[in-house]
Amino acid sequence: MPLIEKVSARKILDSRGKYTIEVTVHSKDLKAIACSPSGASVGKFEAQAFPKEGVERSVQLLQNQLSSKIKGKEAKEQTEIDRIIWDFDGTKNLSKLGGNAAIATSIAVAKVASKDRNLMLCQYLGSNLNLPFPLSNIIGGGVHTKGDSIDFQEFLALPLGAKTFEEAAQTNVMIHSTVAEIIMKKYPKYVLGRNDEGAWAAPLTINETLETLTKAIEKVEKEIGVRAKIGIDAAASELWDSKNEEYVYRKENRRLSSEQQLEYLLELIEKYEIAYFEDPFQEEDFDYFAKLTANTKNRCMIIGDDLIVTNKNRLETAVEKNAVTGVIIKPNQVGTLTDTNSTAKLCHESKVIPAASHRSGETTDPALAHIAVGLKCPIIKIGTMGGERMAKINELIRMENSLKIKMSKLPMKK
Ligand code: 2PG
Ligand code: MG
Repeated sequence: MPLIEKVSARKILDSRGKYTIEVTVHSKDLKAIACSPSGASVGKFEAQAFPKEGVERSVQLLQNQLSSKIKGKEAKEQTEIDRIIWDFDGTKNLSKLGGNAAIATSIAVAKVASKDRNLMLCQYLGSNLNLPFPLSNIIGGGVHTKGDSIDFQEFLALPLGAKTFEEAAQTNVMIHSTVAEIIMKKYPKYVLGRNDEGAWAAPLTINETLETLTKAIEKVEKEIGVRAKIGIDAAASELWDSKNEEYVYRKENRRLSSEQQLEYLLELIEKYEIAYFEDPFQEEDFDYFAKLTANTKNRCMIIGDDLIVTNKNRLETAVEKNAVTGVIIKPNQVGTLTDTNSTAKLCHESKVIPAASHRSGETTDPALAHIAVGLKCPIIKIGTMGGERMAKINELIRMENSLKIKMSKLPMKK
């Protein structure tokens, strides 16, 4: 196994045009690069993406200080290297080094180790592999969309009837383009735009959005015979007014108490047969998550993103309280591959669904596709449009072709 000789880094641009970090881990004969994405709706309990001085500080710390501590380690010593990263940082949320620098280093180390063994990263990370279902953002609002955007952040499609990954990806692309046709037919004067994740940005209400998506899903099912269901990411922490303890629907001019929010979401889930609901309540409200989970058993997955932030301790609390049926796995929320892995492991032990996820500001690094497969996530949340999203989708198509692996099983009715 190769010994690491140095770690270098530079600042690069993400898909939103914001600076992020690219890290290269060098051994004698090999090197590997990893890049970190960045979020816009960032959870309060996530690792801090960059030190307060900015991305340049991460680059300096990595090259001038952390590199020499990792030098001489074998690339397969992932747990030890990740421990060194945490010890070097010394804070609880990686605010000294920056969570983005930490995760990019951690992933680049794993890439070197997998290259040395001539394995794809997914094969290095796990065995008995399956492919995840792509859950794709079709119509978007919230902080990912400029202007008078829809109050919920994401309206997604989950093609759970697809037999192959390629068919699933094709279904999502068709739903995306069918949505545009439906909107343009109904409102010929609109100019449609795409938001940070390539989802359509349109001046619709929540109900209009859900009607449009339902129609598109039905039309595509008629055309190619693949069943898809609707998912929503409310990103409810962005709606939460903590002073008045209400969810504020700015566009729709409504304010809901937590109890009213629960009733409203149950109505939506029923009416539109929603199969996946992420962050329905604000990031500290395990109890209301649990109420929704208890009321939607087997009908709709209730998923924690900002609630859990890929953090094992927060997942333990969620499991104790039966707060969720699934959890978002975003490696840069938690800072290292070892941490990401142990959260995914706890998901499997607790029968909680791990859903690997992109960030709204992405790079063309395909590593997330490998992490989703290697860590056995039956879902990958990834947009349908834009090179930074296609980098992951096409990598999964390559894995399907070259490794001849099958789709995961989803614990849901089709
Ligand atoms: C989310 C993500 C990705 P962001 O809330 O799930 O869609 O958004 O990366 O902005 O946190
Ligand atoms: Mg989310």
